[in-house]
Amino acid sequence: MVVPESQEKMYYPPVELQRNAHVPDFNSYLVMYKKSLENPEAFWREVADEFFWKKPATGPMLQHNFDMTKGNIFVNCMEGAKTNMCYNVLDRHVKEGKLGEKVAYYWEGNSPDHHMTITYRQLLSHVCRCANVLKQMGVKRGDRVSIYLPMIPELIVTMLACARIGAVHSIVFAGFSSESLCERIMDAQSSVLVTADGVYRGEKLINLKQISDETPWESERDVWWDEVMRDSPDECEPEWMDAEDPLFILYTSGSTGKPKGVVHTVAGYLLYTSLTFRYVFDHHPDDVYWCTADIGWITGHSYITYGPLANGATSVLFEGLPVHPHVGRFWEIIEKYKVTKFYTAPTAIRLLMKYGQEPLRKYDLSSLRILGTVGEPINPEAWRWYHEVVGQGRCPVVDTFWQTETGGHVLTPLPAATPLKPGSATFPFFGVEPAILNEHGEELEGVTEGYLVFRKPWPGIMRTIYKNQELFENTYFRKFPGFYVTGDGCRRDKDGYYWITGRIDDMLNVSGHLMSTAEVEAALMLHQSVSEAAVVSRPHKVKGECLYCFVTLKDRKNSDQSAVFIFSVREKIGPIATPDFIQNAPALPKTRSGKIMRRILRQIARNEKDLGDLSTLADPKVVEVLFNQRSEAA
Ligand code: 6R9
Repeated sequence: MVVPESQEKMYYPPVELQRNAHVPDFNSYLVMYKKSLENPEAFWREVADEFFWKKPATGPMLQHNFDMTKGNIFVNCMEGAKTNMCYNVLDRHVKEGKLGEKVAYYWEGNSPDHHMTITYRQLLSHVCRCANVLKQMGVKRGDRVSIYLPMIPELIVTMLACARIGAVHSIVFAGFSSESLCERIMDAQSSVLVTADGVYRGEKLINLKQISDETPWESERDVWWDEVMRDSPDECEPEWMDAEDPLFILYTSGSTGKPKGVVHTVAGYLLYTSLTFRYVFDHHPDDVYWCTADIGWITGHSYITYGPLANGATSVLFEGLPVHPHVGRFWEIIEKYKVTKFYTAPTAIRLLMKYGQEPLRKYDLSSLRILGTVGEPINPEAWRWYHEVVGQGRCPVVDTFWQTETGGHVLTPLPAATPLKPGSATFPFFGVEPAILNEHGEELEGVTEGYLVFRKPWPGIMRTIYKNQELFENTYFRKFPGFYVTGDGCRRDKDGYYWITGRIDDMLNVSGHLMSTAEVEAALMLHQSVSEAAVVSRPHKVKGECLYCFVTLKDRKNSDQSAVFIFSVREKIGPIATPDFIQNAPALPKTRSGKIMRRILRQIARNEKDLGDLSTLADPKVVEVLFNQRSEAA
């Protein structure tokens, strides 16, 4: 495997953090974990107790069937209970918790000159007005509302307004094309679209309204936010929802290319995002928390809006980019708001690493206590840089593995409890029971590698695919009856740590050796001149499959170093992992959330020209460039 176990350095939780932590040491984690599995009823009941229930549950905390051979797949949390998400994340704090004047969000615009502060009381008032506007427009409980907004407070106001009146929000990331937006509106059959006229991302103006609607303003149909909000009353009785009513739909890409509408429900999602936020970021009332994700993705839903608000937290809400107007923007914001907990993606870390330590030195990062990552496996190089340079060796890095479908973190360290190994998402969160299976569905014990699955639900797991229960069951439950299948590969080491090896379709078999593209990528990334690497498989007459590597250099002017890279991968992993092709790539094709699209790279490697719809790519032009250069490599 990538790192011989003997060379692994463990990172232990800092004592200062342990003193006051919710889960202060590894033994406490084990005790609580055991309780969560042995007595989920008591465990989740206790979590539910702090929230407001208009009517208590009549059924158990969790019921489920994960076995297709025994009937329909379902998960049910707190049957009979009635509540309201918005009430729990706003009114409860303002009315019961006396947090009205506490800052909910420090909003920081694309330009450093634009910023504002929003308290819990102000947020509640805006949300009620927006809820009344939606009602006025005829939106009723159960109706879908599509939201196509940038990272501005109105986005959070609109999503909570939907939650307040029982409408189901469907947020579409504001970087998606009109075609993608259209597809999602049609699938959800939304009656209202909330958008903005435009937004600056860095220097670039994006005309959201034009994208939403090629025709100009239609006075019969369209209304201005400011006008309708101004005239709207700021009190609105929440709609008391059933525990299992849908809260939102969020589309995630499917393997066939057609997006799937993942459905999350009210009570379970509230319990799970709230608890994971509290424990994984060891939240305390004086924290300033910042998650750099966009609310258009699940990370933003769970860990910018619902999880933090459920805890009465103060968060930074950032509209801009990490490198605008300068490459130290993140560090500047951390200093400005004295951020204590910082959560970002490996792709952002790798981007910022390229600029070295200089941009960080200008800012005071001493407020930081805990760092987090999400979205992809993080290569140990990037992990160490994050830990040493950003966190100054003082802050645990919580590498949180989860999915749109899981609703919240499922494999993750707890910062004061878990000894860390760079690149490992470590252990399961409370209530989560992972297993590793082989191709035949047999459970593998001890040190092993295979398919990552979960045996039981936790409250925040998805309930269905919108209007497509059959696709839901086939995608996640058909392959291994009795388990939720993540689609990710996973390794368990001698200490029981879980290591995500990437999507199963990113596994490859070279001369009978199963390996993950992620481990070859990590080996390439070790080379100091490499800024990013993506590895895919290509059919090979002798080996079955072989490795085709796309490498982006830190300095593009550097000469061809293919031989050096091949040598370093051989050295790091072994001769079985010798790459057959290295292509110098000026950039890699990525989704708008920053995930490398390996499907497309695979097609480039195989010279398959028919790539289908590229509209989910952040920059589709990259693909053409890679095809044109290809002949040099292959
Ligand atoms: C939250 C989110 C889910 C897929 C998931 C996996 C990858 C996410 C990861 C990770 C390794 C981590 N992934 N976190 N891989 N380590 N810490 O990203 O949701 O957009 O649905 O993506 O992302 O492959 O299956 P989503």
